[in-house]
Amino acid sequence: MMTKTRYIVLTLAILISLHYILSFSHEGYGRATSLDSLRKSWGGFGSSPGPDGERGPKVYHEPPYKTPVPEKYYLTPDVNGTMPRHANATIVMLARNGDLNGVVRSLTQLEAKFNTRFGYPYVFLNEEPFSDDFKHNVLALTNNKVEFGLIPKEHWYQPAWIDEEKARASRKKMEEEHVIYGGSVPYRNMCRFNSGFFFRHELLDKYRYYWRVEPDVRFFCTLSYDPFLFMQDEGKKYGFTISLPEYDATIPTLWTAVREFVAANPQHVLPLDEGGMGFLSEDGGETYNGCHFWSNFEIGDLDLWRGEAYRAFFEHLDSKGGFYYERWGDAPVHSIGAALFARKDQIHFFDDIGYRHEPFQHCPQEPAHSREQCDCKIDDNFDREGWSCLNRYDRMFT
Ligand SMILES: Nc1nc2c(ncn2[C@@H]2O[C@H](COP(=O)(O)OP(=O)(O)O)[C@@H](O)[C@H]2O)c(=O)[nH]1
Ligand SMILES: [Mg+2]
Repeated sequence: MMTKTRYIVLTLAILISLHYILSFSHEGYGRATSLDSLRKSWGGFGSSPGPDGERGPKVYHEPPYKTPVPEKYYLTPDVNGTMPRHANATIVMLARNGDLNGVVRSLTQLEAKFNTRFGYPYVFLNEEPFSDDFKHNVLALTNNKVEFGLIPKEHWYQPAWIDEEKARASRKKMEEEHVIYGGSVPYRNMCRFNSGFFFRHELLDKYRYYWRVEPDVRFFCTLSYDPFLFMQDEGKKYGFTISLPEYDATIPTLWTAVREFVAANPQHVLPLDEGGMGFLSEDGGETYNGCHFWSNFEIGDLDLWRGEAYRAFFEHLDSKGGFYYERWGDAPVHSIGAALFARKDQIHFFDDIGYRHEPFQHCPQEPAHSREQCDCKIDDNFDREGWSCLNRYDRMFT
């Protein structure tokens, strides 16, 4: 008993010394972990339990994705082609009837590289009914279950309480300034839907995990392990492949709204160094660096979005009207949500999934490149470019 206590005291002493040495020798570390700076900027929270009731900081030596995915997730089907186990998961695609060609391209690859073997069901969503032609062409590509869903009007269209005059003026200004999709209302509907509503669609009610796929994306590599089982068994909540900064012009007041929410709802938010604030901010939450996970690819836990914390967060953001008065994207909104409500080690970088959505791609490096037979040029990889935010993710674990 005595020896055990002595070990604990010794370990604590070493950790505390290490913290102080790092605080003095690494300016960034000191700034990021200074309780004063965290409390000052975020209004006094910092020790509340996380959404899943866990408490206390973990110690990291390297980003979690540096540890290879355990062999137990590399599954082989039995003689009937059935996998020994599945997660409760679905592949989700939001699309218009006119997106059919791109849908076919994405789906053909996903089936060939992953889902013919793994057999996960699909859910397609649209604010208009899918045409027979769309359904026919999709069903021809897979033997897996496919469901086509209609999005309720109140989940999609610009709400009546939005001041249309103000919204129109903002669209005009953004269009003149050549902000991408700056003049588009449908794009704004889409961003708001993905931010706050897709996970409420009745076709998703029965599922826990989802993989978001878009038309016209590419998958370069075989995926021979089950990413859903990995998420489930390893307790991950959000997975990404590419991370980059958002255009400032689309989110002028987003961070102010986020800070308001945090100040008013400290009970919902993880302590900053347990969550992903190190990814989002250079100054302990004072300002937003624009970094976000590129949400055209997501593998996530629907319960992260369904939970009280994220719902309250979305309601707060929505009430500001920024989806229409500005052009808030679902990528920064999801990323900030994940960083506030999931522990940083529950946010996973799928380093071994080769993926392209124009104009960027993630090409896995060795040993994954050979093992998963990736057909991308190994040095054509977004993380080698200055724009990648992966270094902001990595630094949270070192
Ligand atoms: N049903 C529907 N889907 C849309 C609409 N606008 C965009 N999407 C889908 O939303 C996702 C993102 O749209 P996309 O045009 O790819 O935007 P980008 O990736 O930001 O350039 C894709 O899955 C699109 O198919 C729309 O008006 N209706
Ligand atoms: Mg797209």
